[in-house]
Amino acid sequence: MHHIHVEFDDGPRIGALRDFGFDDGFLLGFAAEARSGELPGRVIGVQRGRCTVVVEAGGSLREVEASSSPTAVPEAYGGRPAVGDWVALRLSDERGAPPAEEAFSSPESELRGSIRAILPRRTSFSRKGPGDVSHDKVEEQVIAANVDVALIVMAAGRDWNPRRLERYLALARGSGAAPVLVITKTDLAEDAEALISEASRIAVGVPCAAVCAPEGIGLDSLSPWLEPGQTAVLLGSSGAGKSTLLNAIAGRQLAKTKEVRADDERGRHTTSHRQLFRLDSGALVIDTPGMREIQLWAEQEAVDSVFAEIEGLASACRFRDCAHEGEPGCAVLAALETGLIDTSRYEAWQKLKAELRFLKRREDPAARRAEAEKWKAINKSMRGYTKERRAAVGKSRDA
Ligand SMILES: Nc1nc2c(ncn2[C@@H]2O[C@H](COP(=O)(O)OP(=O)(O)OP(=O)(O)O)[C@@H](O)[C@H]2O)c(=O)[nH]1
Ligand SMILES: [Mg+2]
Ligand SMILES: [Zn+2]
Repeated sequence: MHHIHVEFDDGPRIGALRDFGFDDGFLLGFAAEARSGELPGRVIGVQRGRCTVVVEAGGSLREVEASSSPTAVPEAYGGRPAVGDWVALRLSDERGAPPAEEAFSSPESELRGSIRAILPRRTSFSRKGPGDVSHDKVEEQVIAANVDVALIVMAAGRDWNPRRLERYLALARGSGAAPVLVITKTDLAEDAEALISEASRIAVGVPCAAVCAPEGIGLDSLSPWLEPGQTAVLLGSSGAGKSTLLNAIAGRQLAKTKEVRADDERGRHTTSHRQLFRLDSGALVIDTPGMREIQLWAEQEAVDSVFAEIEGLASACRFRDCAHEGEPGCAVLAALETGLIDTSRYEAWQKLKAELRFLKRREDPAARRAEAEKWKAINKSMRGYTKERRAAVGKSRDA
């Protein structure tokens, strides 16, 4: 009996995984993290600590229920696998033994898995975990990993909240994913145009789509961010219409949605866990349960970038370390007085920065640095890898 293992000489068995977004960068991450006998796979669901992982086995894609060994996830990764993670997986049969080769090709055979390593994350969308504030250490909670696009979903009507939008934008900016604002339920807006222009003042430079998903209105405007192999995550409060949007884009009922607009059912989530769906178009979309509180987990630059019009003025302040709270020669306060910048924006900026300072005092900087180093190394070897491959292609062409 021989076990399956990835052979880089003959080309690894990952062809079909490309449908889930696997690429050369993750392949290198896999080569660095995995041991013999392990397979690459993507976490498509997380529920109560159990993961559903999609792997290529026997030439086709299989979904495997997997547990995660405690040593597999470094603390810098939030302690547990997240939806969207690429992992190194060890498969076993019902008895916990390594499966025979036949088991891979038989769709009936029950395969289980154990996650042995998380591959370096290209992006990760995180918030501060809902831990106790009195605790010394704050915790990162990773909502989704390896996402290309963060679809920030906010409904017209009661859900509309510029301050919450700024918060989401700061998180998105820190994640590495490109933010896109999706205004849903445009049928509830008294003046949809006014909402869009308000959004454009808050989310400067961020693409904005306005949709009424049940009517199929505006869905086409999202297609640039739903290319095959791209991963998008739906973020927003409960009831904002994320799952409704997902179903509308998919053209079929993939996710459960709230049956009626039940305003008296506040706080009840319809979507119960995070899940990655592959649409027929080839796009990958992660649906998440609405978040009641979304606490910051970001760098100073991420927050500043959301308030670019204020941050731009700050360089004109007399003191380089101006806190913009009453110092002489403060360009920000001067602009506030003349009405050049918005008071509510200024206050939101100060508030988020204060929140960030609180966070930074408790965060473990070493963990963050270690994560950044990993990708630096991958990008470096990527350059070599691509060069080598180009050379190889060139050679075979010459021959
Ligand atoms: N009027 C109107 N209602 C909508 C629209 N889109 C969604 N809804 C309704 O809004 C309610 C909530 O929609 P969901 O898609 O379940 O919301 P969600 O964001 O997935 O909520 P959670 O899963 O709890 O996070 C449902 O009753 C939908 O029918 C819309 O464009 N207009
Ligand atoms: Mg939902
Ligand atoms: Zn100032």
